[in-house]
Amino acid sequence: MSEGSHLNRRAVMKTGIAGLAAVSVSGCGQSGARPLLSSDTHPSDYPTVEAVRFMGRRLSELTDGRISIRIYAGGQLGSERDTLEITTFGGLDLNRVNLAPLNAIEPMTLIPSLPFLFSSTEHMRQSLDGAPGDVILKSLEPHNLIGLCFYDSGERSFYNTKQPILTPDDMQGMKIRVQNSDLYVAMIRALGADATPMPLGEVYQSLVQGVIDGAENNWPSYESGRHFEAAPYYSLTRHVMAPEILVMSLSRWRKLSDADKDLVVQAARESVPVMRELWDARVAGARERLLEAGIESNEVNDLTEFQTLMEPVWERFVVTPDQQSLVSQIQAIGDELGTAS
Ligand code: GTR
Repeated sequence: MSEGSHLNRRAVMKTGIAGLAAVSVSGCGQSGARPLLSSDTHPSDYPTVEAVRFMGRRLSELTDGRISIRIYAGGQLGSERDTLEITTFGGLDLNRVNLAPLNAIEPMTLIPSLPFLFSSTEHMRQSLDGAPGDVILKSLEPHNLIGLCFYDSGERSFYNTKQPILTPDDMQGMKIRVQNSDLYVAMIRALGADATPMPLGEVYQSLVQGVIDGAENNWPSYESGRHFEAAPYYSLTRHVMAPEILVMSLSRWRKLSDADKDLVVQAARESVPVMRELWDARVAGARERLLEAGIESNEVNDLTEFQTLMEPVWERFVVTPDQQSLVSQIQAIGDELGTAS
């Protein structure tokens, strides 16, 4: 397995990265088949990239080198929305994205993105490891994607250039960057702020230039994008715990034998606990480094007002019986965990 070098983005949009790779890739697997090409918006040392790297190693082992993975990290192939589009038409084999850019493609992916749905990391993990997770992974096939596994993305909280946020009042009129998802736009508007959708790669510059006042993300992304340098107020609203997802293009999937499909799924599943361990360490490390660097983090002791304002957002986005059933299943898992503890 090898890392991808820099590629011309326009060329990628035109032919698909698989098309480019077919002519340019050297160092193929033993059989001469080209590696699976995978995209990630995060830098090479981020836990999502490390997890797919682990998966690639495992897959090579399991297939005696016939199938490997080549990763293009650091958003070099474009935004999550653009690379997802390329993946759906088969121009890219694998893509590790957040659920947000899938919200517009498949309504079931909205559910784990709902604000304040999960009450703990354990609740989120059990839901995604169980039946609700399977339903979401399977819901992608009609959109030419195979959902392979979920990775953790922790808790998203707000950060901004101006002041600590303790109540929604503190956010009135602030320009907050969101991912490309109507759910996130609605969430910000319901809180009284202004939503500005933009790709992750543009956030740092926009904060520095004052195009936006803030954004929302987990500790590791707040650190790795250097957003903290411009926006030092990190307020722990923990409003969303939407996971990351690894998807494969349906067209590439269909070219695999049944036995190889099983091995791809096996390697993906095996990468989940590896990712979780790396993730937990990364969250703790990022938090410590950021506090040392002098950012100002504050707890939000009373989230009731934030939660009340999210009720119409839930009503707007949870509409079909299938979505409602998924919400109930996830809530039941939370109730069970609550009674057990
Ligand atoms: C990160 C996530 C990325 C991307 C990013 C963003 O937490 O890992 O996939 O969704 O947030 O805000 O764009």
